[in-house]
Amino acid sequence: MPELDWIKGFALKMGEGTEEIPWTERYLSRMKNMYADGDACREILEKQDPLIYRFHELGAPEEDGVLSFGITELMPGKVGNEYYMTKGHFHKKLMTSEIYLCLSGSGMLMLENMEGDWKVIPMKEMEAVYVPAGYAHRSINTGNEVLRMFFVYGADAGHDYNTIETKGFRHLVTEQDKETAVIENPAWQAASE
Ligand code: PAN
Ligand code: ZN
Repeated sequence: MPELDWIKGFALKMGEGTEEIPWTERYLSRMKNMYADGDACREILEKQDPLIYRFHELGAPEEDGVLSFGITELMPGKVGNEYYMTKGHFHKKLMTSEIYLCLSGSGMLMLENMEGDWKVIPMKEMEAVYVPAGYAHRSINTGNEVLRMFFVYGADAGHDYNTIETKGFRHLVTEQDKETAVIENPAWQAASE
């Protein structure tokens, strides 16, 4: 029988999280090369190192048949005109899917597969989004409050961060004239030449 300590995660309070479970925190300094506007990023980092997002690590055993679930809190803000976002990843076991449920706030979920098929899905309070197998996924906070999301996926899926860290997504979610605009990522095109 596996250790069941991680099942304390069942006590997650929807919409609040619980401080008993440690959060993994990602500060801007840990993802500075992921934003398109390098100068804007350096300017922020000269003054402070803001928390971009945090999520619960429940410690579920990475085994077939186990579900891992938790909560991500993505802060509001921008680097240049690009909204705060998660790093984003493919699952190492590529053909595994995931469900995100937006608990509060508003944003977008960026989906993109290895063949270049992509979609940006709006996230609104109490709406669920399905991440199909084979699609990298990144959440983006386009609102003014914390974007809080519940997620659940097969615990043996694994996380491939490297592909996105080196190539990026094909598109960026930015603010242009006070509107949210999805634009092509010039850095992705350069990297793929
Ligand atoms: C989520 C993400 C979480 C943090 O639990 O891991 O939102 O985003 P990054 O992993 O991209 O930093 C998930 O998709 N798990 O598979
Ligand atoms: Zn995932």
